[in-house]
Amino acid sequence: MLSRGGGRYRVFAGERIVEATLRGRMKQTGEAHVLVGDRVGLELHGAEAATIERVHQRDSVLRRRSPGRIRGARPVAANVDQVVVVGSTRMPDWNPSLIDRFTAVAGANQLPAVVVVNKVDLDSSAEAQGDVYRRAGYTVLGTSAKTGVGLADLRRELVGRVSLFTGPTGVGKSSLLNALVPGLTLRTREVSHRSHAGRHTTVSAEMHAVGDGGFVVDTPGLRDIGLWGLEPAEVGEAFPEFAQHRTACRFDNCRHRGEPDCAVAGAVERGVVARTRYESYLRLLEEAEAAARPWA
Ligand SMILES: Nc1nc2c(ncn2[C@@H]2O[C@H](COP(=O)(O)OP(=O)(O)O)[C@@H](O)[C@H]2O)c(=O)[nH]1
Ligand SMILES: [Mg+2]
Ligand SMILES: [Zn+2]
Repeated sequence: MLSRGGGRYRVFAGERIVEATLRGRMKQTGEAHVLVGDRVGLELHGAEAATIERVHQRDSVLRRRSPGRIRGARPVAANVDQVVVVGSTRMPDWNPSLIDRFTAVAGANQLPAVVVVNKVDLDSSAEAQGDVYRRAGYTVLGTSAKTGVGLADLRRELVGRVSLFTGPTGVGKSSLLNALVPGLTLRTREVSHRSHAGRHTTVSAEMHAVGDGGFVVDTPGLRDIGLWGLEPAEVGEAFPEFAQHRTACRFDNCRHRGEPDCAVAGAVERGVVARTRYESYLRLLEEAEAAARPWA
């Protein structure tokens, strides 16, 4: 299912996109929640009408924190295979702590991440911002939605998979998707939508076919996605470059924050693990610890 609105569901049916409604029985049994990315059983009624008969089993569900609630989480998309984390060289400047938050979201959901350094046309030297992520084990691409640099490489990463695009506002996610998906005209340069409470208002995800069996999911304002349920002990697992060191820590339950003989901290000292990544880890660890004590 690609997107929904007003009780109508746009479903990718190979050759074409079908507008479907939910079968009445599904509404009653509480299965009414069909997610973007769901594989569904469709019954076609002539050329125009179709109904969604059932939702096939999901491989995964990405959730975001519900506004105003700490524990609640709202499903955003099903069956996502990888996360594409987009940042930009300039306007806005590359922001390591935000990028690390998004890559950790991917890791926390057991999904691989591709890191995209967009707007290389504005500052080609800033493409080096990606080196930290390359060393950490991520696939990293430099792109320009404006000049087309790197778009062929990015398209190759999308073949045969469902990729969720995320990253800070204004870095060019919608522009990249418009450049990648023929006929797509997502609005660009959007200001972030915030309610007076200062939270993101609900904006639903949308999926688009990019050809070669690839799909992209555009989800504005997903900062909170996926990290809400992370146990403090799991934060380190969202940093893939810690993996080879973690096992050498003296304590099995080491949180890599001042414990004796911590191999992760040692790797940071030797410059094997980037200090910015380690600092991001410590920040996310603190957040996870705070969330684990809602009474505090
Ligand atoms: N110079 C340059 N500008 C870009 C590029 N990609 C996007 N932009 C501009 O950056 C602004 C924000 O882009 P948008 O796609 O809306 O970002 P989003 O918030 O991440 O979806 C727009 O004014 C785009 O025209 C790029 O590769 N190079
Ligand atoms: Mg956008
Ligand atoms: Zn440690």
